Amino acid sequence: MARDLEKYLRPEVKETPFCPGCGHGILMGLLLRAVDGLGLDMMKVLFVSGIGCAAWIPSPNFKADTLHTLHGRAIPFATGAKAFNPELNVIIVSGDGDLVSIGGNHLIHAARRNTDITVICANNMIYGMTGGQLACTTPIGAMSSTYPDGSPYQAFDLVKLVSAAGARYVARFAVTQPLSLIGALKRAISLKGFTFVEVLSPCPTQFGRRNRYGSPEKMIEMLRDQCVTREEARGMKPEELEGKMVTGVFVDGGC
Ligand SMILES: Cc1ncc(C[n+]2csc(CCOP(=O)(O)OP(=O)(O)O)c2C)c(N)n1
Ligand code: SF4
Repeated sequence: MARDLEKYLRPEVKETPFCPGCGHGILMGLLLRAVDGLGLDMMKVLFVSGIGCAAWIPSPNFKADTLHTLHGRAIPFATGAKAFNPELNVIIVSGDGDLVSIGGNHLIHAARRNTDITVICANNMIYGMTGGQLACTTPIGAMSSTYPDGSPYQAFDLVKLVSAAGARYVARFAVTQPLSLIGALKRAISLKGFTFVEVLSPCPTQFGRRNRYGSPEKMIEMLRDQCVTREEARGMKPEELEGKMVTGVFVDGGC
């Protein structure tokens, strides 16, 4: 972690909980960079997470109030905290398995109600913490411990799901797009209403190894090649877009 961001970390935290090459550690640094850029008063910020590797991003690392809640239930806890103290800036950081597989119902209803919270979903397309089981975000054909021959199911497109549910702000960037990602995080945190940022975050241990991505570095390179911006995607044919991840800001309702 960059020295100037250390002030946002609890002093008792000495080491990263993440495997080498995990995107969650990169996201952790970029989120703090966004917090720093906004000049947020950490005494007025509450970070909420569920269960999973991604849930360790804010807790116990961040020197702010952090709520580490039940699996899939970060959004209801956050909603309750915001209702109790509307002055709080409530930011949820958790995994795709946590927020969308088990907690998907809360996600769509919070977006529908325009609850004034920011949800940051670290999407590594697998259940990392528990051994690489299939998630609702695992791409068709990708291998997991529960579907070793490849997923037969269509994956959720999170930005479409949350946009359709009525979110005020929706963006998707990869950890390989640090400047755009920091910009999206800053915008999402500063807007009122339900804001959502999907972050493509590689899991070399459970997804990468199983799907023969080679080294963590190779996985980062592949992620970089896979991402195309919305502007680039507009000029591409459907067959050229196959296997690509379209990134950008999808909804910006302003306010
Ligand atoms: C009610 C309940 N069901 C299942 C689990 C086991 N469990 C813990 S973390 C996890 C998956 C987390 O995946 P994700 O949110 O994608 O985070 P990642 O570890 O990939 O970052 C599961 C199934 C649990 N803790 N509680
Ligand atoms: S298992 Fe995957 S998601 Fe969890 S820390 Fe390791 S690389 Fe990251």
